[in-house]
Amino acid sequence: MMQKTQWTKLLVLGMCAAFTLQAKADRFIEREIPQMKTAPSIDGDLTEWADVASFKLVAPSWMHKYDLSAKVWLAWDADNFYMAVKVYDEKFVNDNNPESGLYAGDQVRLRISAQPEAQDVNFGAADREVFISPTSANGQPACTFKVGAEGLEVVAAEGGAFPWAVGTHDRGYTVECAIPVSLLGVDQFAKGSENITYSLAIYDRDTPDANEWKTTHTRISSSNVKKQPREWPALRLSENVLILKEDN
Ligand SMILES: [Ca+2]
Ligand SMILES: [Ca+2]
Repeated sequence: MMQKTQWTKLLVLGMCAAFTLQAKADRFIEREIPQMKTAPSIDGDLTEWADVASFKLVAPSWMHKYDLSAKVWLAWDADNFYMAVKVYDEKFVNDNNPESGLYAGDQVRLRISAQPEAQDVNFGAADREVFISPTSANGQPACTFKVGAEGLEVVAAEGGAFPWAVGTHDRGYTVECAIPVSLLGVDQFAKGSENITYSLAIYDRDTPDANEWKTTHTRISSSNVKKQPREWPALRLSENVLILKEDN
């Protein structure tokens, strides 16, 4: 007859298995993103995104439509994950030297994983982080990239680890980037509905006062930025190829 401790062990194992299944099943699939037939030009001009599905990010109390809000496009193909963002921000402030990180200033921050099953409580080897800011210490746009717990890498505007660009429009700036599959740590995007998880946040500050950040900065995000990597929402990669209409 099985001893009581063995039954307890079995019960605990069973509960762990159930919890694992539960955790996997609970991954929220936030949206489906299109597969691009033609790769976008990474130049900060978002014209080619006009017919692609987008979504908006706004502050919980939308008192400042033009300071801060954003329109976002996400897409993929066999080679890259693509992101384009039109940010409404009245004043660009980010005095950071990119080598020290672009934190606490105007920025678009994308956290992404192509290895959801390996994600953990803390940001780790399965996760990537991209910061793109419209300005930095030398007045130029800047981009940094982080792989898991490794150090920050400054991505050069031309010839860097991946292409990125910042442009401007009447009421703010644009961001465009293409992140190669290989930089996400996989050979190819896995099929299925939970192959990419992400968290996108856009931060706004409008004065360079060092004491201003904590009390007055504004943030908009695709999901709760405090969620653990293993809780980030998933993107379903549509297998349909998006063919945009030719201009007549
Ligand atoms: Ca473009
Ligand atoms: Ca700003």
